[in-house]
Amino acid sequence: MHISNTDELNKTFGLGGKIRFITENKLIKFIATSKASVLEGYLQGAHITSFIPKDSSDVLWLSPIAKFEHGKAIRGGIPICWPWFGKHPVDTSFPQHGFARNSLFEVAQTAELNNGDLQIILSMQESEASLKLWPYKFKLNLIITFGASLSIELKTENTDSQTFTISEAIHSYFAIKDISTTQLQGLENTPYYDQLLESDTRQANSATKFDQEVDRIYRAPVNELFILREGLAKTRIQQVHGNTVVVWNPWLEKAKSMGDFPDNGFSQMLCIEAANTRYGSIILAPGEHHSITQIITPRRLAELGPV
Ligand code: TA6
Repeated sequence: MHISNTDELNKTFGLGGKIRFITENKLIKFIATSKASVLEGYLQGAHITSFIPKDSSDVLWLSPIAKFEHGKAIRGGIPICWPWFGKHPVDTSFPQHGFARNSLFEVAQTAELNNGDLQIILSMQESEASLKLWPYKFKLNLIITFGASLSIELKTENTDSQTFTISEAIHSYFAIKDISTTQLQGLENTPYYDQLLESDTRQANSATKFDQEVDRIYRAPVNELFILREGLAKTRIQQVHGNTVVVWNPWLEKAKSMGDFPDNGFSQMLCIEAANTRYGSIILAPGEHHSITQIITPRRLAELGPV
């Protein structure tokens, strides 16, 4: 059911005001208030832009000069990379990271769960525009479940008569205080492809530290990551059915080259992405489906003490 009128959306999916749909920056935005947090996002790209636990600060980083335009990915928050991650495998003139983050999703369902968490399911399927880029029929659902933590499930269904292959990422931008005192724990000794050096290497037996541009595809099918600030575990990040973790910080020169990214913004953000990249793309036969999920648990409720 494609409703683009915010009054209709509020009547049909507003859960008695717990979720409000408004028009902001000429896009349809949702503001959802659970007992433990507030989540914001846009139907454009099914793009979550803010997740603020009660009495805390935003877990996600959103560029203060992000552009909000139909058909253009918003810089920051949680862009969805699908049905390919990175450059198109054949035609590099196609949009980087696929077309889902540039596409309009519709609200399929909203619900308040027994534990007080809220759930929003946003959905898209093939269109004339998508078929020009990727000749398959599909259904793509983003299942957002949040309260004290935030779970983002990206579910692909093959509704075509042909088998297709996807790569994908839940491309989360995390807000941090200072990249120079931030560490990422959980990828020790893990092999990774360095996108900058275009070579395979391996993480040392220590937490990942940041003092320059980083763009790495870690082969880490099972992991539990912690963002550490001055040794204190701040946020736990888990993933399900993602065989790689992408870690990216553009640093200063790359930040300067992006018109929607402030030059010094790199010091307050870190991308940690649940992904299935070329190191294990997903093949779906007609009728099959697959989900990749990222679960973000801020410190307060993860009982994460000093590490
Ligand atoms: O996830 C890392 C990455 O692939 C980097 O190479 C960089 O391109 C980043 O994604 C952002 O891509 P975007 O197309 O959003 O500017």
